[in-house]
Amino acid sequence: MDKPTPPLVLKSRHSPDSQAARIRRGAPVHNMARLHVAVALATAVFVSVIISQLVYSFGFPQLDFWHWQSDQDFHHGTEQTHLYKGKQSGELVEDPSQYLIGVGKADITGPVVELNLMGYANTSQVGTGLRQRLYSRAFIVGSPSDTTERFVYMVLDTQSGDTAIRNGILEGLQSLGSEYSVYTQKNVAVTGTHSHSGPGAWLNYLLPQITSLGFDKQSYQAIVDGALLSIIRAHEGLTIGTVSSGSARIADANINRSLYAYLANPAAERARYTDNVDKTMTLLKFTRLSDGKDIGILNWFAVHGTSLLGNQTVIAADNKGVAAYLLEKDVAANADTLNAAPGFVAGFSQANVGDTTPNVNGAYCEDGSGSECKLEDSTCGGKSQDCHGRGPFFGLDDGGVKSCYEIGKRQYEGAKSIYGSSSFTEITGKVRSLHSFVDFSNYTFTLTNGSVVSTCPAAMGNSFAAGTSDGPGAFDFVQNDPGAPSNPFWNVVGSAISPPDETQKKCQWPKPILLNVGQAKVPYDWSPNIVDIQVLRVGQFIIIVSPGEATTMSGRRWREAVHNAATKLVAVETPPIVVLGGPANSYTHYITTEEEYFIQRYEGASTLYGPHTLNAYINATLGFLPFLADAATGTSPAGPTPPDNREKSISLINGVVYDGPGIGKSYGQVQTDVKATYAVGAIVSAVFVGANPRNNLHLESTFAAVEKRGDDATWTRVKDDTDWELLYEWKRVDGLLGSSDVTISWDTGLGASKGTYRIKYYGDAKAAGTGTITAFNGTSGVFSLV
Ligand SMILES: *[C@@H]1O[C@H](CO)[C@@H](O)[C@H](O)[C@H]1NC(C)=O
Ligand SMILES: *[C@@H]1O[C@H](CO)[C@@H](O)[C@H](O)[C@H]1NC(C)=O
Ligand SMILES: *[C@@H]1O[C@H](CO)[C@@H](O)[C@H](O)[C@H]1NC(C)=O
Ligand SMILES: *[C@@H]1O[C@H](CO)[C@@H](O)[C@H](O)[C@H]1NC(C)=O
Ligand SMILES: *[C@@H]1O[C@H](CO)[C@@H](O)[C@H](O)[C@H]1NC(C)=O
Ligand SMILES: *[C@@H]1O[C@H](CO)[C@@H](O)[C@H](O)[C@H]1NC(C)=O
Ligand SMILES: CC(=O)N[C@H]1CO[C@H](CO)[C@@H](O)[C@@H]1O
Repeated sequence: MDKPTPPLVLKSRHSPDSQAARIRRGAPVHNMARLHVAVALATAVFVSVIISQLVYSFGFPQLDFWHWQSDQDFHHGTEQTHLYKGKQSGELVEDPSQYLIGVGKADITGPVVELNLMGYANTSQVGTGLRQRLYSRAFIVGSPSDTTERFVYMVLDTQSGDTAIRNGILEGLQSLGSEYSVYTQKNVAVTGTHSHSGPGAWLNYLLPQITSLGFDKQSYQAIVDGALLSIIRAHEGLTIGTVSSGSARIADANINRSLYAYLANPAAERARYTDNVDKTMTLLKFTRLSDGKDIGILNWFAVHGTSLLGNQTVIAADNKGVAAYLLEKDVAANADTLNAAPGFVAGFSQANVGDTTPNVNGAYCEDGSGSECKLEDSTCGGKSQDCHGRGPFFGLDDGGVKSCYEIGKRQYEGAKSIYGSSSFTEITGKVRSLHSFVDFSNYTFTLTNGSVVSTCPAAMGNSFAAGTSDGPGAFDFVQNDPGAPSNPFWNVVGSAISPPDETQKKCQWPKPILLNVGQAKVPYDWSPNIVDIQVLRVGQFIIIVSPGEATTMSGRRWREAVHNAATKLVAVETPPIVVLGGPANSYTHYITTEEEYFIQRYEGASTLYGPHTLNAYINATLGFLPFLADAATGTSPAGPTPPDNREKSISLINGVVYDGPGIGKSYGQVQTDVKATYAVGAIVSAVFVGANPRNNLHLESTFAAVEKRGDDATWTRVKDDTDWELLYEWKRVDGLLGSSDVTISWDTGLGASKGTYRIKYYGDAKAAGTGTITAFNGTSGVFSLV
């Protein structure tokens, strides 16, 4: 078996000396001499910027920030201009509403073919192409005067954060030298958007590796390198600015997919909320002081990344990827009117996603009956396989593509409405962060009613195998199954790994244990027992960084508990604003309330540490929260170190053996050309002689492009891999010859303008024998869009 091909990232389009190229070469610490000079210069510039800003801010006019939250109608948009027009007089105090802010974005698109997609746990769902590149977006917030008080919140277009990925990022930061030593375990939050359509095989623990056939270094490295590059870009752009918060209701982008479990929560508690999922998007806006322009936004909204269905195989970042793409594109095109800086970054972070779905038209039986799935267990005729959630454009049989774009668009419109509004709350106060590892295999603590309870080693219940209406399990299981599994495959796997003893069964009760993953250590840990507890604070804005997918009500309880405790941390004039972001840092599956746990649907069955899982997270969080106080000294305890399985992990994933163009053909040659003319709205496509895209991931670059002819007959690129409407598909034609076809299709129905165009394909072929990889490109015929 071939070893997986190492990431071929040398062909970066960046100049050899750029930071990007250095990271891409995996050699961040080399080339140090030049780097040192650059760092020294950057530091000097940086210090002078801070000093000049401090000087500039003396005698800052006293704005009444304190009432901005309670008075949402206060139009401070115009007031805000005073921030940098202020008269210079007064005493020398650091303004508590000024921060060091920076945003950065980089490509993390791993292997787009011949690798399992991460999310639906379907071994047959293997990548066949790329619809939209995946990104890491990094947001740094820090104290202008105290470099140790800073955090970086990252939003990755991945299914979750993960211990392997986070370790890779932390090691990368360390290797960048002292300037980056401020970014540590404590203040780096790695969250995933929970897309189910990215490449897999990058996770630390065995369970999620099973369907992807193990761990793939190329897939892992693409994410780590891009994540690191996004932090570098955010760090290099650090500037003084303000942070403000707004929110809006987005009515039509999510519904509850586990209503029966939700209804188990006390009626009085449910009555406090208008909806059975959170419909509020909370947003932070980052505005630089130098010219008053916004450098980015970061928001939280709960909706699963399952708009793209489990039976489609093209890589994309699901609905949050679309939302970020649409907002960044809109802002770039209208930067002046929107008062945005070049390089504006829009982060759409996941929230208490557990029981939400983007399939807002409800879940129906596809067994010919057309009826709604059974409320209690989401089955149709006793089976979960036929129950499918429906997105707004269900029925097109397009793998959910159009629905995905629509749910992305609704989040984009929500974020845009907040961004364009004038009711923002100014964020003011200290920057703080905490991170601790806590062993949840037996975390013993006191509930608020005085009972002492414990968590248990991780375990999956039977309903885990049933999946959800977003992606039904391929096996004979149903949700809300109190009995024994009837599928022999799962019986075998379940007992082979380490049968639960009576203590574990009792601890996890009433969960019927299917996979006793927390006690499975062979050949290495199957699931995490050690969880990440992390909380970040900028002024009165507090971010709970959750390693699991908290359900709607779990998120509400956790946020409320933190909110109540945080009133002691922040100034009374600025009530805390609390959000929950995740799944982050590790992947600990689901977090349900105790009442929902007793229902044992998919989310309850996937709540790893028993009925008290949520309360344990809350207890641990509250225990460490005082470390976020203004006057806090010291840091929360590091806790036990989770196992690092990166070097131990099994990989059954083959690398690229070789490519061949096929007899009598050459790479990039057009096999099926475009037509001469298309009407706007048509899908234009061309087929090329291709090669395996795993030979070169084209990070920060593209596989596909559309070029437009100008009046002077020169060609300008107008679409590339970042664009939703441009689709790259790869297909192996002959395994022995190594030949493959690449089809590039452009959906001109999404805002294309008339003109003369051509399609470009950029590929790289691996020679048989030598293994040498050579770049090539192909060009379609010219066509007119009329
Ligand atoms: C698993 O993936 C395959 C290949 O894409 C698809 O045909 C099948 O329908 C998927 N199964 C489920 C349960 O979604
Ligand atoms: C993909 O899954 C959806 C949802 O179950 C289904 O309606 C559609 O027919 C499937 N498409 C294919 C090609 O199997
Ligand atoms: C869990 O910890 C508690 C308190 O430390 C202890 O009493 C109990 O025996 C432990 N349980 C197990 C299963 O180890
Ligand atoms: C968490 O549990 C500990 C240990 O039992 C207890 O002392 C503490 O009061 C609990 N914290 C909260 C906020 O309930
Ligand atoms: C406290 O709450 C737990 C969980 O809901 C329950 O099992 C226990 O009986 C309660 N204890 C008391 C003393 O009410
Ligand atoms: C495309 O291929 C042609 C012919 O091999 C080569 O001259 C050209 O430099 C290539 N263009 C790019 C952008 O790689
Ligand atoms: C899957 C499911 O039952 N979803 C429900 C969630 O809540 C909405 C609104 O109450 C219902 O319409 C859905 O049917």
